Amino acid sequence: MPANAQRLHSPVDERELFLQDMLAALSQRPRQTSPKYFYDEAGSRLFDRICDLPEYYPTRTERGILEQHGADMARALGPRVMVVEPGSGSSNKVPLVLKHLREPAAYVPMEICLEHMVANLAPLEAAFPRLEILPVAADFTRPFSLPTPRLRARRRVVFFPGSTLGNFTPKEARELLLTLRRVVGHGGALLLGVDLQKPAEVLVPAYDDAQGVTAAFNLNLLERANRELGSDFNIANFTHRAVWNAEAGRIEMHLVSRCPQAVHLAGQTFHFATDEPIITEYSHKYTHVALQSLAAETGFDVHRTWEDERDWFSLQYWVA
Ligand code: AVI
Repeated sequence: MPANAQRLHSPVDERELFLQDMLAALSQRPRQTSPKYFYDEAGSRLFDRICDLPEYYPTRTERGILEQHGADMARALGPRVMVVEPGSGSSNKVPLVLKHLREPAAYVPMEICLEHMVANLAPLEAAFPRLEILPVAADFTRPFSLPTPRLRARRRVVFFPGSTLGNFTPKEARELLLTLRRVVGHGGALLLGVDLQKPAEVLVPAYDDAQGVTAAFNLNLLERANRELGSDFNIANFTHRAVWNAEAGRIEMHLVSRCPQAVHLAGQTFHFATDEPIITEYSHKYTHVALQSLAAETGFDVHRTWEDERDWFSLQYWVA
């Protein structure tokens, strides 16, 4: 672990939490797991492959907006900002803004998987040799504190691209935004990337691609549970499904039991009927109106937004 990296939660905690969350998830109806458990090393690699799939438009579309308007966004953020990126993954979007920022004070990537995060920081360090990078290994949905940069920051900015916000329930999204509002403080800001509503014919294939990468990503959750928790999910007995829930405005990913079966975890037995799902992810798609209200409810003002020409994805600049 690099000298300037901080690990806020110990790996032992993480395993215990995963176990407790899985037991709770399998005990409720409908069964529902948290999407944060997708991202072990194998899951993070599969997610990187999803981002390059022809059907998965969000990454490409957001990148296009950042490439086209990154300079404009950096002007809005101003000089000497400390940029915090929760769920930074491969940190491959932030350079599109960083390269236009005047004297950025520091970049703070945050990820649960320290190894994946640190392994991906080399290109950023090479591209921005004078930038202080302060990695934090933490689950940003739990309380966290930020490191102090060498340069005094004028303002804290949370960069939260990729429509990760969409993976939270509306209540969780509000709670997270309230936390981020506290983290940036008065006058701080949020640069948020969100996926917008569009026809189901575009949405469903984005979550059920022809090559089966998203299916592998979804099923990896069960493989991970077998590897780390000693459960005995028979992967071949579950199938990936993506559904558009129009009423709730979200894609749902499910793992559906192909047959009647029993699964064992930590001495407990869980019975599945044929077609019974485990809901593994929500991916909410927003409207401009819903985003305005969400900002107002969580203490932010929407100052600017940038979209692609199809209005499929939006970068939102919210000021606290
Ligand atoms: C990380 N998150 C925004 C992705 C999404 O689109 O909801 C996760 C994902 N799940 C399936 N494909 C991608």
